[in-house]
Amino acid sequence: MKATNETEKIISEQLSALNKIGTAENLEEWRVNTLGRQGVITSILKSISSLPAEERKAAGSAANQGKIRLQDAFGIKQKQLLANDSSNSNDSLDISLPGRPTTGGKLHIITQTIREISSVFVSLGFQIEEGPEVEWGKYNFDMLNIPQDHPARDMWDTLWVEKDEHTNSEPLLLRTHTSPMQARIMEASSPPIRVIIPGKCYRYEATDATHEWQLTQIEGLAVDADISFADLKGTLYEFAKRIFGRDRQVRFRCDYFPFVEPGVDMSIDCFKCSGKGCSICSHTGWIEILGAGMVHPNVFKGVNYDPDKYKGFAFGMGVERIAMLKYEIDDIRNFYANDLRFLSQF
Ligand code: FA5
Repeated sequence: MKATNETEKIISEQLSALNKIGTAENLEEWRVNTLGRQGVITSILKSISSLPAEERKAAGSAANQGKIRLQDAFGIKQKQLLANDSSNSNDSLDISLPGRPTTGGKLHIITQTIREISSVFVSLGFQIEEGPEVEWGKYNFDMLNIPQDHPARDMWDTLWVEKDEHTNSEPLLLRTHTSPMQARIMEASSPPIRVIIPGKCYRYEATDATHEWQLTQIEGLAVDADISFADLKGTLYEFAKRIFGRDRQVRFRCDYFPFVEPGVDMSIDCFKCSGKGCSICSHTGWIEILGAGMVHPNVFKGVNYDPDKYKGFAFGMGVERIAMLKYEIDDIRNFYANDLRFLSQF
């Protein structure tokens, strides 16, 4: 019993010494002397083996419980000292120090380009509309003069949405271009129409430097009583000159799209080789940015417009291709690789 009383006396002496401590250095010194490997608790535990057998159990239990009380008290004291320390450091806050710089977010380069192109068309009198990315085959193909089993469907490799067996609905797909919005807009309104439709499109296509499976297009549609091919060319020339500058070369060529007649594509001279031919422009010197043409009479008939009364032009441009040409980016895959070293440049 003598040893147990002695242990309790030592524990309460250590506790009262701990209570008086006011600095982190003194606390560490106390910890080493009390709980450390050479400390008082260790020597009490070591001395138990030399006690008479009948005293050992009680002495061991008193030493272990005392150790736990000292460890708990040490933890509380440590927290108190830390709290005092941080409230003191607030007093010494130096408000004249320069702030830490924060990195602001910014719009993705493709969003910036959509806005830039849109503002050109808005200034030419066009309105902006949006449409669904998951589309019915009816709008993506049929209403655009591309009936079932028409070979022109192969022009756009399509990603189909899995059919819901319960609803037995028409097949859905991820729109391959923004052109379905031509039919949707004409169905819902009457001429005059001047509208652009920016949005994402999807194609089941292998990627390379100028092709992505997810791309952004801006569709354009103008319908009125007296619209001609000259209006189409004038509008697209003006767009190209304002986006790329007056010195860039623009080329129109005949092209086939089932929903326009005649159809054209428009290209800009390659930024990399200035038209001489390189791997980016497939050695042609030109990079195609859009397809366009005069709205086909069959498309007008599908939306109950009289093709003898109304004429119209339409175009669909690739926004990534335009950003590539404008900012001299040599691989389209950079846009969606989420590499901040690339994205933060714009
Ligand atoms: C079309 O998508 C037509 N809907 C365009 C159109 C609209 C023609 C209205 C006539 C009237 P095309 O598949 O050629 O056409 O694509 C149009 C533009 O989208 C291309 O000129 C190109 O700039 C861009 N584009 C096409 N495929 C890709 C792709 N895989 N990756 C990136 N851009 C693409």
